[in-house]
Amino acid sequence: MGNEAFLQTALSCLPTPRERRLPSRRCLRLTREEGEIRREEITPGPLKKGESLVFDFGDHQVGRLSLKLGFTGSHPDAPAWLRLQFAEQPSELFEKAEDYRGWISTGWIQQEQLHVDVLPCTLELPRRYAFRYVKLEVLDVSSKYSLTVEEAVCRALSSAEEGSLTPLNSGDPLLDRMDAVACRTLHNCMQRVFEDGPKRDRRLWLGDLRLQALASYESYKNPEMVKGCLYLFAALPRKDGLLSAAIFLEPEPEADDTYLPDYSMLFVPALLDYYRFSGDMETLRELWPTALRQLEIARSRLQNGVFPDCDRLGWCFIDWSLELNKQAALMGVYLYSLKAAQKIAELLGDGRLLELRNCWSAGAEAARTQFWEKDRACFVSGPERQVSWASQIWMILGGVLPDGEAAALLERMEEQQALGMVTPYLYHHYVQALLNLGQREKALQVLRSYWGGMVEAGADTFWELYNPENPGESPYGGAIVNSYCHAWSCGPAYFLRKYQLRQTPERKL
Ligand code: RAM
Repeated sequence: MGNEAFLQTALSCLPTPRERRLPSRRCLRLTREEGEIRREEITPGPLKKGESLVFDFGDHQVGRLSLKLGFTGSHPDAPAWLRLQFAEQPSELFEKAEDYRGWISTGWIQQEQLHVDVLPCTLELPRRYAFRYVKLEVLDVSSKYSLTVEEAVCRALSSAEEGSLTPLNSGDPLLDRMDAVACRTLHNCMQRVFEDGPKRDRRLWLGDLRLQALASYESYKNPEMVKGCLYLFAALPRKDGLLSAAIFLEPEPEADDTYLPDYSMLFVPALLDYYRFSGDMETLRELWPTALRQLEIARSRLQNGVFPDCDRLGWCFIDWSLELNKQAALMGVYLYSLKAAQKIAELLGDGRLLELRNCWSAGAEAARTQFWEKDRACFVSGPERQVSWASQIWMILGGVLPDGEAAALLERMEEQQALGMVTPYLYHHYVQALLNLGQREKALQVLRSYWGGMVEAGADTFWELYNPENPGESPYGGAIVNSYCHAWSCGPAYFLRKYQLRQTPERKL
């Protein structure tokens, strides 16, 4: 049951990515010794069987590859058999697809094997890839000729308006670099919709969209594209009005049959943020029933005032930690979304404002009674009474504690044995909680150490997952399918610009 008018509005707002032609900057030989990857610049020569080279496009790109191929020696008397590997990070070139034993499709691994029958030629690869490096390996030619590569070109795609971006110029090289990497991440995820990651899953996810939209308001400023994405979700609800967690665009727009209770509720703050940036009252009014419906459905699932333990609710996201109990955090998302709903009701003069206030008060009270543990002085979640950062962060964002207590709780957490955060998605909410509490210096410190850690590790774009304690971590059973340009990590562009976070000269953070 789709809403055709909403779908038409959505499609009319979505951009067509523009193409830019970028030749490879240089050729490299990459080697790995004791885990360290070494790069050596080389001048490409004719390639024989078993030889390879790596094209470096200088920065992370999303686009199609063309190779101008030729030969030396006799007329080719056998096809050139090639393997191409596309990598966002050099480490991907040292992993073998055959070794991946995880639970998501190996179809995401960006590699091809192909035969070229006629040389010279221009080889145009039909698929769009996300990469900075491309390794070309000659699996075979013949003893009578060698392969030459005269040109490697990326036809790069993005719908981000380059000219609309002003540099941060904070005066601090690390902050400037973090902002530039964050903007590049967003830039390359801005295709027809805000994709989660151009390598994987290449699709619009609701939770990711909200954070991308925030960063885009401060950087590329394209509210029309956000509007299109919000309408896409609203156009394709489940029968009962619940929004899907993700939307496929092709061959026809269709909702994914994955439903994440936290994501569907976050449609409400996403709509409010959009209104705040654009002032578009018509969209606010038109999408408000969809937003409100997410909270009605959530409310109907409450038992004893709170959500049952998440297993009974189906998958709920919050973070990519496989050990995380999400019951308390989900309650925080509900309360946070209820607060946004109250703001919208105020703006629209909706008579249900009082009811929304009452729902929030009852929910906050139930959360305090059922999740606050006096002895440990923090929130716990699930039957195992798990202590995690996720629970504290979302309870604070939900407004369950007065500011002073919330700030003290976050400080105490640093001393506690608590389940940590693994994605920039949850870290984003941590930084937001700190900023809501006026903890600007601490927020900057977290940005520096977490996102700065990725910069130090050589990130051109920010990653889907980064656990400083376990750099090779993957929720998918193998880092080869991890995405290294993941838009939910573009938070620094939002925080540094919106809150004007800068180093205070007298204090090194
Ligand atoms: C991952 C996606 C996306 C996220 C979902 C829940 O598979 O890459 O970023 O929103 O999980």
